[in-house]
Amino acid sequence: DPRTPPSEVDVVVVGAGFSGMYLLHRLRGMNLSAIVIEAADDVGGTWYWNRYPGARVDVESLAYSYSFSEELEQEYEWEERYPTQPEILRYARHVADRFDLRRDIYFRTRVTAASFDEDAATWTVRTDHGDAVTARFLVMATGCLSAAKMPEIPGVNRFRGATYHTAHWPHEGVDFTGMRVGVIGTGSSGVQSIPVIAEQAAELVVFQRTPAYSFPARNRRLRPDEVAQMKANYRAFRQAQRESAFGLPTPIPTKSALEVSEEERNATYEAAWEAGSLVAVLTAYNDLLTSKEANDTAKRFVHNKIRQIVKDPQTAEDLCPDYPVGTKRPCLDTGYYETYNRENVRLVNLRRTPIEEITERGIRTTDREYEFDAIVYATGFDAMTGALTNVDIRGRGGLTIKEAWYAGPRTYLGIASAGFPNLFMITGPGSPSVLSNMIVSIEQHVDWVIDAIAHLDRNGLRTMEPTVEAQDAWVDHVNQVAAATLYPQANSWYMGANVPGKPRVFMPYAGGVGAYRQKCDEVAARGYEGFVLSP
Ligand code: NA7
Repeated sequence: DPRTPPSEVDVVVVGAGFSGMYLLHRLRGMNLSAIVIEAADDVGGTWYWNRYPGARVDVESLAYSYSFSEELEQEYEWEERYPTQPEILRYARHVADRFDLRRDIYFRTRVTAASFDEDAATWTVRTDHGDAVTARFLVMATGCLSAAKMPEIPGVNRFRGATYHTAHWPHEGVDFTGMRVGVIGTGSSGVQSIPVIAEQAAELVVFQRTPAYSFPARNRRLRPDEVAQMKANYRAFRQAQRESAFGLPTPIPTKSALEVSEEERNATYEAAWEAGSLVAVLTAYNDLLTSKEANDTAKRFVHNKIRQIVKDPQTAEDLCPDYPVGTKRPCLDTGYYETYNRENVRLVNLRRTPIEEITERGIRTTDREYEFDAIVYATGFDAMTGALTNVDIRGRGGLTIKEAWYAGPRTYLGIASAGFPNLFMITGPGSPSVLSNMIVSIEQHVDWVIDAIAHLDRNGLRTMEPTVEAQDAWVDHVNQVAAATLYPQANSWYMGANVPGKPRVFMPYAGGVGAYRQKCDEVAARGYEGFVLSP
């Protein structure tokens, strides 16, 4: 049975993923009483839940790892360049053990509500076991891609075969051998799982609404020499990560894609394609995310790659995205496009033949019914806001966060929201978050929040919350930065476009990790400019 949390602590953290674990570690260092409440039965967050076949991180392990402990950094041994979900979960568990985190984590407990008591200046956090915990601070470390989404397709519950969502995969795994399988969705989860499922299944039909841009991962085992070199230079590398655009130290492009010859450009893109990286193509030139004409050159390059790999011409055309490269989250794959050359795999383009309903036997599109033994929903998440609005969070005057954000999320720096004192979000909407190496962004947010709490305590202050003016200005700035890019041109989950009825607002901050960090540091250095601090 889940343990009962204490009724009063200084800080409640929600979520025991990479954010919550690091928060707990830092809070202990401050001598504050802190607990973490976690719905799962173990640490890991994203890497606890997303156990679908082929699940991997698409940032390199040596970069997608904590930097706060040099011992951890030096002693931990990663096996692969792009580790599998089990390898990352192993790392999370290792961190939990090494820093003895589990004793303050309340597993198998879901936070359902949190309300701010204006007189006492405390949060009361309620759980699905009926417990209530009062705390001075509430930190939502609930992740950006954690509220899994089933599609609004009629009949989803009618199917008699097995139904899976990639983000709620059975721990014992699934053996698709001999089965007829349908996969809906071609984001990262689809792109990673489809090649693996195709190897097992008798027959696989992929239902694609929007094609992804996917680059080959070129995954491999890490070589001892490259690991040793990284470990010898880790401090400089970490510093470069923090100052970079995406939390990944990449060379800063100085040229426009339009100022070089087609020959030179294609050679550059070819090298980027070979590099096996999420950002290599996008950072080949300095205007790929701002100029449609420049982006078209990269788009043509990837389309040609797809046409070269995929033998059936119609399938190849269906796999070619029409939106600018990088404006939806690109994918890294191992044999994705090649999978469509298999005899047992076919692609259904839902732009031509949309799904009408799920039936007892399978999936019915406008032109026919497909029969399956299993349907896999790789349909993604209510991204960035879902995990926050799913909790009944009530700030001043009982206003819920859902109400406050009815026209789209409103935050200051993606860390806090007006009307919700002493509530912090880790990698919230309005911060670089999903446009970055998450671990770099997580550490930056946690460090900032820890400093803010320490500042309050040092100065005998009880609460902090952003002013509406500072928040409005930040939301405007986030929008302006996005408007100067091509990002809003795609119907992406960055825009809330995958959730019917969700306001179309570009949610992450596109100004880059380095510039954003500088802004956050300035705010702190100016005595938390834009926040009201009250005794
Ligand atoms: P994503 O990237 O949101 O992908 C979800 C996919 O499911 C995407 O192709 C969607 O098409 C498709 N989808 C969603 N709803 C439907 C319906 N109703 N009908 C047909 N197709 C649908 O989620 P992932 O889990 O793959 O990846 C999430 C992130 O994890 C990823 O970006 C990385 O950051 C790691 P759409 O594009 O909405 O047309």
